[in-house]
Amino acid sequence: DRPQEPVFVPKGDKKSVFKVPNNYLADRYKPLGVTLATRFGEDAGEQIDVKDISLPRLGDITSLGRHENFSLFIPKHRRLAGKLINIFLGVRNIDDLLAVCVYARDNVNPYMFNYCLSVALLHREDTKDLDVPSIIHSFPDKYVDSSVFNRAREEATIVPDGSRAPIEIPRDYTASDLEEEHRVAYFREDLGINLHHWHWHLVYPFEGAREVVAKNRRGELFFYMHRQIMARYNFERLCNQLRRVERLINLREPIREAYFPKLDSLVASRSYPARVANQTISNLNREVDQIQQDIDDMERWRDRIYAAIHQGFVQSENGQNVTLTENEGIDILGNMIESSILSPNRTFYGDYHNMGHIFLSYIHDPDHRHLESFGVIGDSTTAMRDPVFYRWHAHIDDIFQEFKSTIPSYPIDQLDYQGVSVTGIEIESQGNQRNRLNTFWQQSDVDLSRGIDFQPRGPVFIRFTHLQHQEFNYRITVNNTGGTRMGTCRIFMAPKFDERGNPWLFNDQRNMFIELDKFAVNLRTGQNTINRSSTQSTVTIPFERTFRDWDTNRPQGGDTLEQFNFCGCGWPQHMLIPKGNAEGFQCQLFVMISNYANDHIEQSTVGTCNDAYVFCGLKDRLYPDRRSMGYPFDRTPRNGVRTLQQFLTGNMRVQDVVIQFSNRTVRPRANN
Ligand code: CUO
Repeated sequence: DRPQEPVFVPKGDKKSVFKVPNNYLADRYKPLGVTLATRFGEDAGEQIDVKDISLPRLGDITSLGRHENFSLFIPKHRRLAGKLINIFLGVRNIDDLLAVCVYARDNVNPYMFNYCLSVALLHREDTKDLDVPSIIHSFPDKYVDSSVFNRAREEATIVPDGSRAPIEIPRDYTASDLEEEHRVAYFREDLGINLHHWHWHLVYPFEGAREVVAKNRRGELFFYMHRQIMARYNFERLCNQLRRVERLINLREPIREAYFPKLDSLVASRSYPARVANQTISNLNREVDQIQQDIDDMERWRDRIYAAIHQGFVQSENGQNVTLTENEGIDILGNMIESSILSPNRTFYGDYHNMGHIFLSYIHDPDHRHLESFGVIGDSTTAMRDPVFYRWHAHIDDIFQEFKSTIPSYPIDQLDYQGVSVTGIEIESQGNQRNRLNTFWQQSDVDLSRGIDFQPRGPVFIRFTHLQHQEFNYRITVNNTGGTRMGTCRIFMAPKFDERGNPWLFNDQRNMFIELDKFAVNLRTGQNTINRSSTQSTVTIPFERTFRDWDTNRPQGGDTLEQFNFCGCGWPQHMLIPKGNAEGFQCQLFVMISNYANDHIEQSTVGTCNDAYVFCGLKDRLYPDRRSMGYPFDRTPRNGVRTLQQFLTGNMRVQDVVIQFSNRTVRPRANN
């Protein structure tokens, strides 16, 4: 077993150890109790007594081995995780929780433990002051090239703390340029993007106690967050002269895209399986995971989902018809297609999206004859690395689009804000032409020492290279002929031309718009100027939050510990702007000021993490924008609208902008 750090580390330089009642130890450690305490306790600053409680029965939770991989998509794993979460949520107080955690940590699968504890800390009233390490620090093996770990150990063993050099991960390590799809690997394999996706699914689990799952508009947010991932990926593809992603609609067709992840699970001591080109999924029969599922089942679920969309209602478990209304229909469908326990009828509509992940992740070993585990797409921690993730989600998104095309278009009065007109938009950044965004490569360092075991301890950094853009400001001028009032400023951007260089039909372009920011504005009578920095975006979280080290870089200022997990959710700031290209990629920036009175939700947002609510919502609050997510681009346009220009009402405006990529690499910033 790799001895990890204790679960909670109090402030201060010195680490703490737990003094654990002997009966907590796994059988083979019991005779070693005292010795273990000395071994790990030598340089401890503090000993924490763990209360001797009557231990919960873990039952079949331990049937998932300590050295197996764990994925929420696998029904058996989520069932076990649900049980463990309930144990963590059910204990009466912090002391008991700590005791149960210490006991469970040594007995259950480490990935499952980390996940369940994170969910419990997020949802228990009395754990608001506790903090869990970001998953990149506990399980770096899920995020970085496996070859790093031996090099890190070597560095750590030979070089003393203080003079260790960061270990560089090359930008191109999973494939070469012979593989076209590799052009967008910088997006798929981005640490921040993958961490965001993991955090999102942590905050919005699809199974578990009802009070944990039933968050406001979670089904709709599942749709919208993934919809935006698709829009962003397609945007990057166009920047790199690739076509938009092709939907995976025929499940029986060979899958062209190959993927070799080059990740090793340190816990499972196994490499993540790869997929060669042109593999085809098969019926699944894996006793070990308690999965027996046919492609036929998937096809039946899919047909029933489409039928429900076209009928305009779904059939609930007790045989009632539930109408898919204009505004709430999408939320029901989100839960039904994903699916979550909020699905109106899991027996009939199945578990379509989740099961798709599973079929794809077992393409190499559908009946477990080779004793292989799932591929990267089988776990939300790693899924976004694989090109097939986007093919699957393009299909899932298309089902949602099918629904959106059945509901009425927005009439002009649901778009316009009488008397408010956007008169100008400008993008400004230091030393640059107006309306020009600059992108480049940036290197950053992350400490891995939490997640790997070596002596002597101390930080070991990896240095990775990611996309970055120069900070910029929006300067938006708005004319208001009415009295003082408020508006919601909505900023989106899309490529100006399609992959053949032709202007878009609006109905296609609207799906390419990526959301950049959304915020409330006060409007005086007459001319108003709105100045807004790119770093204020409510889509993103700052770099430091994405990669924050757990105890060397504790949250500061208004950012309290309780919000760590929730606040870890958010698109990474460094990926706000797509790469563009060296020639200058032409885009259209769209700004709309909608009527705040129709958008706004009356609620207090004090004390919540509200800087990335667009994809992640607000903790314990309603989603703060009353409009359908994706508004005003979520519905097909009204009759006669064929171009973006024709779609615009007075409160909207479009500005041409260019994204200029320069192929230079900026060294790590000082705070690392
Ligand atoms: Cu996020 Cu398919 O839902 O990965």
